[in-house]
Amino acid sequence: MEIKLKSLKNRIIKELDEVKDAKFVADLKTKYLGRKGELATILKGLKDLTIEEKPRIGQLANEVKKELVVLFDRAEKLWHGQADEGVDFDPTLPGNRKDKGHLNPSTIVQYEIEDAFSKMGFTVYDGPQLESDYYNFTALNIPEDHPARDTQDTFWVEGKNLLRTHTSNLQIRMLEKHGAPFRGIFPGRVFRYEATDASHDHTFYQLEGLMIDKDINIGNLIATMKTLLSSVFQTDVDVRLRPGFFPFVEPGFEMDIKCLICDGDGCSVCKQSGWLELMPCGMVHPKVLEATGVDPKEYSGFAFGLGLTRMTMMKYRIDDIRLLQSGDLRFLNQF
Ligand code: FA5
Repeated sequence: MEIKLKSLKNRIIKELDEVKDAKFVADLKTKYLGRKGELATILKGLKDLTIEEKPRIGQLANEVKKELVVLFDRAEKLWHGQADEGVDFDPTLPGNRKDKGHLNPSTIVQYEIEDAFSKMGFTVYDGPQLESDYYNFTALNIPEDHPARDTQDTFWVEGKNLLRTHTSNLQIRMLEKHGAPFRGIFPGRVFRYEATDASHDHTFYQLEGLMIDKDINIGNLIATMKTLLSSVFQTDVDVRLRPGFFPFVEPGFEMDIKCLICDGDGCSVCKQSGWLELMPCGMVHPKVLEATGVDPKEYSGFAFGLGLTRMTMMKYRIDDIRLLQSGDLRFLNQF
């Protein structure tokens, strides 16, 4: 009897392993644990045991029964949900997309720009947001104590590291890694330790562009920026180019966009000026090329640092930058 009980248990374990649906489990349960099942038949033999055997085999029979009940419970739970799904799921019903969410408007604009630049042979790269002083400043021709550091209020962390203040850190990393010629864009999150207002956030997105090759000039830079603007706005927008200072470009420019929130009349976003700083740019400084091992006599190139979050504000006429990262569904569901 002892052998019969143990072999029954092993057989059931093996068969439960091969189960494919809830019905299979139910059939097995009836076959083995049912009133007229195999276990009941074996247990009927208890009465024929000797007085000495009865307590030991009786205890074993109880234990085996308990174990089998647990095994079947587990199998029933496992297969129950799947059987239900099979019954409830109707593949002919239309999908319910309501709760699936969607891209943040900044991401939509980012993807549009990525598409436009991919067509021009640019590759999209990502890079670290926790950065060293070297890549964020020093290699970009902004040594320690240079006043240009003060224009980018910085979140410092331990060991001369920082949360990158701009995506220009990747100019250095990419040229170090890939050398020249090079065409790439680097969208990503950047951080500034500054008070927020309608057009400034402490955490926002930039999209950097870098092109290095032989005989690249300002004409190439302007043509590329025009492509960028038309890919996002699909229509003419007023921009102005003026001199701008960034130690890692020479000459450097500021590209401003006429504020689309107030149509240039003046509002809190453009600080009543009618214009918004959008996309600084310039020809890459020879010192940056040298720092990355690229020969400035052979190669030249341009770089730009688009304020991606501000571009998104302009495209969708959003009058407060802080809404974009607020997580407020009343705002986000409009896109
Ligand atoms: C830079 O960050 C330079 N790295 C850009 C650059 C790249 C220049 C390559 C030359 C060549 P700036 O600090 O101005 O520059 O920031 C670039 C853009 O980011 C601004 O024009 C603006 O559109 C956006 N920006 C800057 N600060 C904020 C902020 N606090 N919140 C939202 N957008 C901001």
